[in-house]
Amino acid sequence: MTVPSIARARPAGRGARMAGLALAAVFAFWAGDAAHAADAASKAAGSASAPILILDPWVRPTLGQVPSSAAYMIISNRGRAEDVLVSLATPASRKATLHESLMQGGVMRMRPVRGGLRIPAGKTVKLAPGGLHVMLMGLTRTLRPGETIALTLRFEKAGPVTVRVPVRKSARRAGDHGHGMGRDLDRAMRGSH
Ligand SMILES: [Cu+2]
Repeated sequence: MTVPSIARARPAGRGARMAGLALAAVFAFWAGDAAHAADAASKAAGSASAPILILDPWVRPTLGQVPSSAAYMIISNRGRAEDVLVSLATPASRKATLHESLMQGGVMRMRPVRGGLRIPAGKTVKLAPGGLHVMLMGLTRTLRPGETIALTLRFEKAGPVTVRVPVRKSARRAGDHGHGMGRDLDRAMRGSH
């Protein structure tokens, strides 16, 4: 009577371990510091067949008690059709929205971009300080230089694209900028195979 129950217990135990591993992977991914999960996702996102490519992403470190931050990047559409960035999400903040900064009466203000951000076919759109940026509101953790967060950009056609975004105080200097971009492009062109 006990033998069959032990026999049955084995696969169940294995199944439970597998479920545990799967759960851990999901949790690690949403926790945002799982370099592998985000890395795997960004590799898939940057594969040779993917029309949307995210280059040089970075996010500002938390400033004192300020509960918000901004992220920047270059979005490249190598496809033959226009795509639209419709929404953003990150485990690092409760809200992630697209903003644009503009001068109004000599004062720098920012406002949400409505209706999504169009990325025309074959074009590149730059999110940079003083212009378009991803506004992270309600930070769920402190962002320290050297860390990374996962950011998911959802496109109308390409769907969700998840990238690993390093926390840094400023963009790469113009000198290494082209360099880094070339390296990223190289990697993307080589694809995952
Ligand atoms: Cu903003």
